[in-house]
This record gives sequence, structure tokens and C-alpha cells, in this order.
Amino acid sequence: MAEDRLVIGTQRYSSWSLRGWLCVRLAELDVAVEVVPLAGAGQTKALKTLSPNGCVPYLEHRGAVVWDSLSIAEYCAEHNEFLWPTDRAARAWARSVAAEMHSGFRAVRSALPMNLGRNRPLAEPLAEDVHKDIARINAIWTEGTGRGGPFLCGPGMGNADAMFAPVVCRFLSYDVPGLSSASHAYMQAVRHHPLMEEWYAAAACEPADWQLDMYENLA
Ligand SMILES: N[C@@H](CCC(=O)N[C@@H](CS)C(=O)NCC(=O)O)C(=O)O
Repeated sequence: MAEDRLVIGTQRYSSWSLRGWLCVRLAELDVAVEVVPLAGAGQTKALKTLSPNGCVPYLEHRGAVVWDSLSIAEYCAEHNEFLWPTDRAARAWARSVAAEMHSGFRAVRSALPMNLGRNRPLAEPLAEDVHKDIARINAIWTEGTGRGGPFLCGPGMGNADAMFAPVVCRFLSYDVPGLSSASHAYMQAVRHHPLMEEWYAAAACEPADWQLDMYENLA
């Protein structure tokens, strides 16, 4: 029988961990949270024998073993049905944008790594493919919040928001251009959600020697 725990990586950097952690907390699963400092570039030795895919987030809950953030989101929705919209068409949209985030936006993910301690734009102009990703994300956020907000599918944070939360962190850190006023309002709603405040506060308390030059020294 598995111990009930959620294993995550360095909170300052681990965008996939943030997604899984938000889903677990929104579903109110009673698990211990264990933080493993990441080595960067997928080289964290401690993870290779820990989870089936050698990555975090990784969840053990009441005998179930769950890995990969999207799978964790689905598992959590079995415990809190409101993590996906109750309306069928809205649920289809939410699942689609969550999957699009999970499998795409590689340009944004690689050019703008999550670093909660960063608060300045990149020195170099953003590449064309990064602008393209930003435009698509802006369209998703504008459409989603356009149906009521402040979150993508209504008044409460759900799985789709969890998938985009690290993108909010990145866009705020790097002050990305080209976002609608609806997207700016969405970013503020996500950033100031109590769970996000908790995550940022925990990240700020992490040991300084967990910080990685590859992220801290990005020009
Ligand atoms: N598709 C996976 C990606 C998970 C992932 O890449 N996590 C990173 C941390 S953000 C990781 O564990 N990297 C392995 C390592 O650092 O060794 C998911 O959605 O959970």
C-alpha cells in the first residue's frame, strides 16, 4: 500500500509540480508534500528511481500511484467534480485547452523558464515562435474569462487554470508583451489566489543553494 504523498520539485522552478500541486490542493487530497531539489535539465538523480517516469509531480494516494500532471488533474477531478466544468461543452473546452497546454507551447516553455525569483524581461527580443505561443495563450485566456471569469471556466480555479498557472508566473516574471486586458485581469486572479500565494511564499523560503545558475543567470 502506497504512502499518501505528493512529490514535487523545487517550487521556484518546477512548473509541472505547480500544476499537480494545485490540482491536489483543490481536490483537498490529504497527502504529505515532499520537495526534491531539481538538478536542472532533467538530471535529478533522486527522481529516476522514485516515480515511473523519473519526473515530478508524482502522487501516491490510497493505493493509487499517479504520475504526469494531466493524469493527476484527472485523478483529482474524481475527488472534486468541480475541477472540470459541469456543462458538457464547457468541459470539452477546458479539457482541450488543458491538453493543448500539456502537449504544446514549447517555445514559451523553453524561452521563458519558470523562475519565481525573476522580475525582468529577457535582454533579447522574443523570437517569432514565442510570440506565436503568447498570442495563442492570450486568445485562450481571453475566450475563457469572457464567459464570466475571473478564472477560465467560471468563478473558481479548476484544472484548466492549474495547467496555465505556471504560464501566468512566467508572463509576470518576464513581463511579456501583447496581452489583452482580460488576460492581465486573469493573471492577477491566478497570482493572488490563496494557493498561489502559498506556493510563492514556500518558494521564497527554499534554501539558496537550491538555486541553479542556468535559470538565475538567464540574461
Ligand atoms: N509530462 C510531465 C512532465 C514532468 C516534468 O518534466 N517534470 C520535471 C520537473 S518540472 C522533472 O521531473 N524533470 C526531471 C528531472 O529534473 O530529473 C508532467 O506533465 O508531469
